Amino acid sequence: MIKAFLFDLDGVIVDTAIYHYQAWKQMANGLGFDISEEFNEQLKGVSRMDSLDIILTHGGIELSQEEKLALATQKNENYLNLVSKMSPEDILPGVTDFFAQVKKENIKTALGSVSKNAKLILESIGMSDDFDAIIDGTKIAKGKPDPEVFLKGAEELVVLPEECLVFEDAVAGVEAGKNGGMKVVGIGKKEVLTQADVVFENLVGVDIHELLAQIN
Ligand code: B16
Ligand code: MG
Repeated sequence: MIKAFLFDLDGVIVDTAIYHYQAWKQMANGLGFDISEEFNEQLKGVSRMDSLDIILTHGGIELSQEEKLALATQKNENYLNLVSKMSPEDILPGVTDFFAQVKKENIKTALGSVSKNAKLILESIGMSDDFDAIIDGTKIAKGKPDPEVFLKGAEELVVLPEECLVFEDAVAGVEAGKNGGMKVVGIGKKEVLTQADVVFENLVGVDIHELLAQIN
């Protein structure tokens, strides 16, 4: 029986993926190459330093650890500048209604994001109090598709992995849920999130009772 919902942040609750993309693109352009939106798909749910490695490999650039840290810091500053203007208006469609249902049904909730900026973003959109547990990039050693972020969420909520339903928009994130032995709701395109148990374009009109009947 499903007792808890574990939510990814970027792409499920709020659309910060576009800002990550813009900040990485700016960095790549500064190094003399470009990254496409299609290329950006593989960075979703992947940690900051792992994303940087993927981008540098794509650009055929080798750098020292020190240079990489400087680039990652600069990218994060640009990213924070872009997200600093976020407000509750940036919450993705359907999320607020869905959380009202979650509360009514007494389902436990955790955030499972590899972002080190997750708490700051939750504060900006006024959703810090909507989660019983918050697992973010400061609490984990391995990024998605490793299941660590979701397993820690289950642990903090004192539920078993098989009692959790993960909500994810990234290929790596869907894999992370599956690797943790959990059922996964994909948010996005069916053709992309092929491993998810069920896929919705977004949370608009998603009914918890119907969803749970579909999952079980
Ligand atoms: P930061 P999620 C992930 O968040 C993003 O999808 C990914 O693009 C980003 O690189 C990663 O967080 C790290 O973020 O640089 O803010 O620590 O999808 O797991 O909520
Ligand atoms: Mg995401």
